[in-house]
Amino acid sequence: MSHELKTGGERGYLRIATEEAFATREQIDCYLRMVKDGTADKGLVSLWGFYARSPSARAREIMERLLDLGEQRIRHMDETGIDRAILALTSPGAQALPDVAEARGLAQRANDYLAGQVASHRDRYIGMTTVVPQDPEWSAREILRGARELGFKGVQINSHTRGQYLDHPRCAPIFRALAETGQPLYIHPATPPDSMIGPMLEAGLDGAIFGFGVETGLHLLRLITSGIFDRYPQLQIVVGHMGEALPFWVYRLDYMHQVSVRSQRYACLKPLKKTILDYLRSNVLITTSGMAWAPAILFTQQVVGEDRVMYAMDYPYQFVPDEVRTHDNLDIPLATKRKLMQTNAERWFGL
Ligand code: 1DF
Ligand code: MN
Repeated sequence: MSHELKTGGERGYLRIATEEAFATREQIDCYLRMVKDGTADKGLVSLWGFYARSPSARAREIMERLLDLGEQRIRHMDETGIDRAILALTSPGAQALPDVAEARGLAQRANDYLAGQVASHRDRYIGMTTVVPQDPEWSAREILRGARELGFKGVQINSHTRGQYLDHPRCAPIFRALAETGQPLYIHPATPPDSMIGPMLEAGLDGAIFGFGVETGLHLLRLITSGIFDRYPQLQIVVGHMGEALPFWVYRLDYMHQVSVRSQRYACLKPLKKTILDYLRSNVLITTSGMAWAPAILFTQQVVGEDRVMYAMDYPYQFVPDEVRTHDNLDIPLATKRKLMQTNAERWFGL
């Protein structure tokens, strides 16, 4: 694989990367302080204790790239043929912070900073709002500010918030704000909460290798089985990493969900209006972040439909030029490839 990677659509489509991360210095300093003073959960210690302190080449390179929304990032996009990047504050954003006032300040300043960078790179950057699910009312207002004043096109939440999931009734204001703005919610991975991470951490599998996907797949599944899409039928939830494995599981999920509901095994599992597969095909959008692998991409397009799968690079965590070529070289019609690389993102993020 060696074709040149250029921006500008010479292959018949632009490339829009949909899960691209940045950090603020304030965010990293806050994580370091929490790791030191013992207020960080185990996942934060594992993830940011590594990236923010390790002298390894990977950690240093990633820190430098996360903190840059200027020349280097644009150069890397140019070099790998990425026309536009949909940017979000890296995981876990402000969600790790026990001090809610501090979390609101960190999130608001990150949103303002991102808005400034998007304004100076209008043709290349698209922003997503970061929120503080610890404070759902404030988050709802920030979603409106992001959409109406800052020009952002979606909202990213980094899975659980100190062990709490978005199916909790207190999160309703967040979903009402999403409905009011018509924006998609990207549920991005985080390390699992302390109640889940133990055996993963013990084996070195708590991060992006496996723990992220288990945690985030669970989060989406909880939302589905709690009836979120019956309450908000227009809601679109985006997940990366080829749907965090739910497309592969879905036949079994539906079978076991139906027998559990019918036998009234759990009070919390209630009948839904549709099957889980139907929700994947009407309310879930999937990106290819970290999964530049033809069998998985083709399978997922077959399960959820080619209108619901979108390209993502996951810069800077997985900055591999050959993975762009893998997408370019997929054995699918050009019209389908245009959807994957460009027009699905334009449609669902309202670009
Ligand atoms: C990693 C991967 C870290 C992803 C991320 O955010 C992240 C990693 C802290 O490799 O440690 O977003 N990812 O989405 O695959
Ligand atoms: Mn990511």
